[in-house]
Amino acid sequence: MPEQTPIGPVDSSTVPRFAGFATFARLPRIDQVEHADVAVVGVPFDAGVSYRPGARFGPAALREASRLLRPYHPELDVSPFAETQVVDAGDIALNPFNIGEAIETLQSEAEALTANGTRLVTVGGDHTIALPLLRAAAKKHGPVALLHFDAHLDTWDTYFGEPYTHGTPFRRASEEGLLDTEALSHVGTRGPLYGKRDLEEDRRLGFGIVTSGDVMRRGVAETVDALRQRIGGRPLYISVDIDVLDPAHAPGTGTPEAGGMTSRELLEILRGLRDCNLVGADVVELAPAYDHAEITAIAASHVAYDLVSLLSLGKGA
Ligand SMILES: [Mn+2]
Repeated sequence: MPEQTPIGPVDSSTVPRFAGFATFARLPRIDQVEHADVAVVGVPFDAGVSYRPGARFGPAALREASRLLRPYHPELDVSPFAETQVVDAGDIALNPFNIGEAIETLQSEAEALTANGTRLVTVGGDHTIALPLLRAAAKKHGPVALLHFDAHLDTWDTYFGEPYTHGTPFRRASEEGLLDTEALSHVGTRGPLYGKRDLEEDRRLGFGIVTSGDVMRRGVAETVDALRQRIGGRPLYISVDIDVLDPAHAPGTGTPEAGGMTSRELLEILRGLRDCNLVGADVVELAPAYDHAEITAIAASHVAYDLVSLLSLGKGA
């Protein structure tokens, strides 16, 4: 790939942050560069939700909140937009009335976007979209390690008899052989389940669970150590359902559960994964109609920034 100086965000000393085009972090669009190392892409799709709809407006809300992101990440000591070419790839248009077709379209669009080595941070959209994104990742890298931040397991079998929903993507991914069953973790899980069998079936798929309470009791450092041991050098996909955060930190989401992680805990855990071989990531379930003062959108934009930064650090890995 050609070595060029990356085109960075719009200079906020000449164009104020609240002006100009609302690309992620005010970065260039994908059609303005020759090659992108990392692309942030929106998937405004929420036909797979089981409770509150509205995550189709997540990408626009996250972009709006991302205007305030600055180019240097002090905790990771990286300037992601200077060291790698990061772009906004816009939104992928999916059929809102046909989940099967939407999944097929997203898989082929993700494969096209990543064909030349570009790695994606995908902004949802509901959690249904993780399945086609994992299909695209596994096609490229083989079965991937998965770190799944979520209040919920999302390994249920069906809803109303339907196999493709926002509560089932990781069951399907497991059945399809997209996941490295030695390295699957849910983090931040909590709240009532349908029954004990949910946990037994989840364990049978190979998942380990670090509950929201575990993170609180063990602390970030011990949590990170355990996760890193499980992941090792495997290609890693990180899927962040913003409902992993407590409703105090993320009210703007479709299926909120009390007792969640803080945004500080989530960001600190992500930063602890700096040496991992991250190949792709998503942030899903931001539903801005239930948000207040952009609390959730700001948290989600920072999560996306940290994921972009991790990918930037892993350039050439
Ligand atoms: Mn989820």
